[in-house]
Amino acid sequence: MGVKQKVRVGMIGYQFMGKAHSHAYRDLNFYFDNPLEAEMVVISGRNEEAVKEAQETMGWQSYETDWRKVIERDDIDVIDIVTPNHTHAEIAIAAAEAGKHIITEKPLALTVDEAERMLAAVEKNGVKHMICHNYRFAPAVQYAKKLIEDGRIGRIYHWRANYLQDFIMDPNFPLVWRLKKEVSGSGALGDIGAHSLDLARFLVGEFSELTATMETFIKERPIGEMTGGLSAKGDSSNMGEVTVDDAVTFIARFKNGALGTFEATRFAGGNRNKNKFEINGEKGSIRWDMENMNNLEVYFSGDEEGLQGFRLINCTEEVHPYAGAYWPPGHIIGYEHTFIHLIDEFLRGIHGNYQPSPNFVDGVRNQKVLEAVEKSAEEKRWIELD
Ligand code: SOE
Repeated sequence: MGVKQKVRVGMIGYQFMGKAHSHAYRDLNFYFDNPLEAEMVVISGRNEEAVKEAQETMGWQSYETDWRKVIERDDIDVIDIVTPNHTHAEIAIAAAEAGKHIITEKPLALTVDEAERMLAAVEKNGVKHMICHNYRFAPAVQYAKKLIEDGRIGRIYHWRANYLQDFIMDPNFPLVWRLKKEVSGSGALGDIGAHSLDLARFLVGEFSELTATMETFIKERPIGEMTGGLSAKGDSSNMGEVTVDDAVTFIARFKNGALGTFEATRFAGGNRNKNKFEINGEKGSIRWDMENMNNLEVYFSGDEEGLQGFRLINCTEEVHPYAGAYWPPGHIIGYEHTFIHLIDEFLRGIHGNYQPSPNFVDGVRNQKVLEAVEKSAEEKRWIELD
């Protein structure tokens, strides 16, 4: 592999997604022959004790407590944004103006207006940009894309997605940033529904119109904060109002004539991270479920009579995107690897001077769908997408 050219990364934020991205930078060149190697130069967070601990455990060279200082540094090429959603726009626009390439967590922003300003900033400054819809990068999802592009499923009739979680079902789960509209933009919709609609755009195509309904089952919770992963602590003597949705369902039409149904909820008891979809086309069907992420279920209507049915493909072979870089067939990979694949694509884009995807263009389109869902639920009517 030889000595690689370095790309110097500054990460803003350090919690759950900070860990996922840090791991990806560390492991990328162990598995993939990417022309670039990430140098983990600086990580930033406001809580000095916590960011120092993150710096040491995740392997960053230094830390800062003010993100602006990271952006001002000349020895940084990439800004990686893993902070709560309300900060994405300000950080990304400042980073673009400083000429840094940018990778940011989803959803891109709080509003379409913010998202469009972010896109304008990266385009004006000619930097590469990416949004972390990591599920696109599961080998089975990439293989589903290939089957669709090869025409194996034919015309798509149906997209059916559920993204089900249950981590906030306890009414005493605290009122953390993920449950405050001014910080997160929306609840289950933007946090997990955003992944489903991004997968739908990736695999089926663009939306044409939709109609939605949303609900907040628990309206007040103890004020609190995240403590890492999806854990939190709160103060039950101090209650505050939940200002985002706990659950959303919507139906949609795509521009190519397919119909879509979507459900995103954090109140589906027993479902920890069940991100799944099914596609039905004229020649076959495809099913995927993140909790068994290496598997793809595929049905071809052209199969011999008597042998028809869903076949279970373990997407761990050389022919399956990304899988060949790891282990022999059947030796599975996990959630963290989807981030490695995404970062692999990001660094290849920087090195090869092409725009990787999904990027801020996808971020803006996704944001328009998120906004349309909220508008439809509020106004109780169908909303057209441009
Ligand atoms: C919490 O719902 C969460 O961590 C999301 O924020 C991620 O985007 C999703 O991939 C897993 O669940």
